Amino acid sequence: MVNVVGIGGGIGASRLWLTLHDALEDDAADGPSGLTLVVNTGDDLWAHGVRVCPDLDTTLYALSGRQDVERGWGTKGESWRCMEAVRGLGGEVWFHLGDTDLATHLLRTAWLREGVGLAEVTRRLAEGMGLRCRVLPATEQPVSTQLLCTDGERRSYQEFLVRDAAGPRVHEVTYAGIPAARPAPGVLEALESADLIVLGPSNPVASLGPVLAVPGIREAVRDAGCPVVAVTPTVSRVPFDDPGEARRADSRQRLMESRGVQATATGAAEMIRDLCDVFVLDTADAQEADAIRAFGPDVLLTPTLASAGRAPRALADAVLGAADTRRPVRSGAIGGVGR
Ligand code: FO1
Repeated sequence: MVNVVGIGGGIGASRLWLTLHDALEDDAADGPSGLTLVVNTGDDLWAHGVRVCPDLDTTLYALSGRQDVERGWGTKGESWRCMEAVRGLGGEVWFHLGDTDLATHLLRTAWLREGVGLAEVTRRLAEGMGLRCRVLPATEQPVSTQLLCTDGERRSYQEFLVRDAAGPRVHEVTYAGIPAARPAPGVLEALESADLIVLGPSNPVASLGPVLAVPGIREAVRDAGCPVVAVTPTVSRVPFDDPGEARRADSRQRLMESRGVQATATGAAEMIRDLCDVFVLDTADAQEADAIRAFGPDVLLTPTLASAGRAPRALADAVLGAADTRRPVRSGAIGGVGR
């Protein structure tokens, strides 16, 4: 069994995890797949009285076949009667919890209130959904991505992305709670015993950033004895006909620019230059390959765009093929993601 650890956020990463999971299952017969996912918690929030962990939810739903693949978040065939009722009672509804999705948040909230840690809560949810891989929160302590916008307002990530449609320009991004955060149980052990670490196609600031900022995680990835492969979070010149995708692209652009980095594959590679041995670049962005190689990693070119909620199989094969890359001694240089 090959131990693969994936690090990432929600929608974009989940599409790769699904295809990687299939590829690993093909080799794993009836046993566990060998895939462990370390998931961003910086987007987590209290909404309508319950604790919501959007990237954990998206990961669990994708890998259990429950995900609404068009929308990317929430469950398929969802109904919204509870939110309609909340609105009818005068409640403010800009963050929508579907009727089925609510079950996840109700259970999570109840277990957390009983004192169960988020890693165990997530394990129980994964077991209830029949998952055959491990899903770990990056940390059990609350971490919250906070944006100071150029209009002077502070916004949480969901307020920025969902309520304000990624419109405001962003001056600074911080991760509240990071000093007290510790890697969740199982995270460091998974990184230490990994044969391959994959940095998923996720927003480098909003999704990879809060994971790598948890004290000890960036160092564990940098010092891992196995190759680290990153998949580009962006493909240039893709027209977005889906408003959700367009909003996530706007968010990526605003957040990367707030770090003084271009919102391109090259910018994303720059932010993880201290970690990455192989960077998987979309064939449409081949002209960026030399600039990325200049940061140190080998560059692999392959189509990366998902369809019907799944990354192409050729991408999973390219990522798994990178397990054979020889890892150079790390320089210890600090990239921009973990600030
Ligand atoms: N995204 C939206 O655009 N609108 C919503 O109302 C919304 C609700 C929501 C509820 C649960 C959940 O797990 C995710 C939800 N998302 C919603 C998606 C979420 O904002 C993003 O997927 C991530 O936070 C970005 O990684």
